[in-house]
Amino acid sequence: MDQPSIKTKLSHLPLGDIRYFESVGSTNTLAAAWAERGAPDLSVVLADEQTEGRGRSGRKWFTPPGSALALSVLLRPGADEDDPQTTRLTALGALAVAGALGDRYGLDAAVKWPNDVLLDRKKTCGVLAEAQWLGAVLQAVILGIGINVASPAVPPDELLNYPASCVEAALGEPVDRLDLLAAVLENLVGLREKVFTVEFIDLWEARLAFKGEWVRVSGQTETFEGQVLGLDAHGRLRLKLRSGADKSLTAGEINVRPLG
Ligand code: BT5
Repeated sequence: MDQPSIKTKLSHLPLGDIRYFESVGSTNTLAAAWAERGAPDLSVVLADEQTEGRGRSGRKWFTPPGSALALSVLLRPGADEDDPQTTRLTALGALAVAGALGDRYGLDAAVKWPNDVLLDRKKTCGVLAEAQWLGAVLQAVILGIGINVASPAVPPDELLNYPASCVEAALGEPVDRLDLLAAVLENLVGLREKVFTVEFIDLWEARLAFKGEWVRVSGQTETFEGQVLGLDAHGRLRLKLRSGADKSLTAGEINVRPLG
């Protein structure tokens, strides 16, 4: 990958500026600094390797060179796009990846609420949306997307809190990272128009992993089991608890995994 070929490949899309680096700490960190300096909506930071890639709550995200996509898309939310918890924007990233894997490669990707894309029930992509505030005004959301394309991108088991895989393992053939990148950004640009519509929630629910299954939910303060019912109108995960009561989860620091 290099900057000229990336720009050519993405030239049909209404993106802001695009910056490519061979190695960075974290594309989200660079994109956040760039946002503070005024980078326009839909600017993209892309790196071949991350040495300090991060997940939620300070967890690490592994991005070795030559085998993954690590990108951050800078979103300048419009007046009607007030999503302080960035739940829908996290889903935008995950759905853009799931849609690209479906359209371009015919893969059946599922979205593990709130921020992962699964292939064959294994984590193949993680999304980290980070909001930038000035006082009470949301300035930008940095939508970080990490995709395991080839097998070297998949961390060893001892570094994982959930089984992981890569696109090439699911597809059974090599994948051109630039093709995948273009497909993800095409999907993202198209879906972005719908983020705050009912249709978006429907598209998200159609991709939701573990529907009807029992899952264990670990939050910061409690762990419980529930059966996945779907999403509510705000994109919260609806569960039926063992007691028979319904519960809706707001994203934040929550991990969901199937039982058994
Ligand atoms: C995530 O967090 O899954 C969000 C990952 C976001 C990464 C992108 S890459 C571009 C941008 N720049 C950044 O610095 N970050 C974003 P979470 O749900 O908290 O999952 C983190 C956990 O996933 C780790 O604790 C590991 O167990 C596991 N993990 C780390 N690297 C992985 C990989 N390459 N594939 C699958 N699982 C991984």
